[in-house]
Amino acid sequence: MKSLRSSLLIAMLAFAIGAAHAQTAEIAARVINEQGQPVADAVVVAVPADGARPPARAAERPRAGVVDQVDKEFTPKVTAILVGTAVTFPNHDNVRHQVYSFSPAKRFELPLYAGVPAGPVVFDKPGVVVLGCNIHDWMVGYIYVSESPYFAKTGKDGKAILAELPPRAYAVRVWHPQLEGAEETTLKSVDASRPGRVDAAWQLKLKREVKVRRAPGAEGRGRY
Ligand SMILES: [Cu+2]
Repeated sequence: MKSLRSSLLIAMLAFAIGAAHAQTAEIAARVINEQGQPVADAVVVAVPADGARPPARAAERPRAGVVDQVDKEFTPKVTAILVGTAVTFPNHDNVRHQVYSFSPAKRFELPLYAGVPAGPVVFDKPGVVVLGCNIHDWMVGYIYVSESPYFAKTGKDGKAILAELPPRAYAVRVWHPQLEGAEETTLKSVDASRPGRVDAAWQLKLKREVKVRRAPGAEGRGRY
């Protein structure tokens, strides 16, 4: 009797989970450049068009992020987080780094450190935060701080999935470090008001990436 009850409970639970899943929408975003090649590291952000606040569950995205320093580069180069997220900057190199940002969304400077710095940095304002290192001029990284919990970053295939969206219409925009022009110019309304997947595509005009040359000897294990 007990096993019957528990299997009934499991069946009901499975149905409830299935129903909840079926009620969500998904935006499958694809980003290409002017040459039609996939664009990696683009951040796709969806904001409910009616201004509805996301349900509490969506706002429960992990509030911890990590930007590593490996071989004197920020890894990943682009990190997308929800506003309010605390980010740590572990250093995996055998040299010290001094991470800073002058961006209005978050000005900070970590002391010169090796390993993991004392405290994480909380990104409390939406916007783009450009990271630099005082020791290594070529090190550049980006933290995109999203005001909406619905965001994703494109992979090498230029694709990103914004999953488990409450079905509704969204204003969707795309940001990329080399984006030519303002982020707002990429704005698109995407009707995801019915459960299931909706495709959306962007063709971005990108600026050429300006790279600071690595210091001589920096490719090896020089003590810079
Ligand atoms: Cu450095």
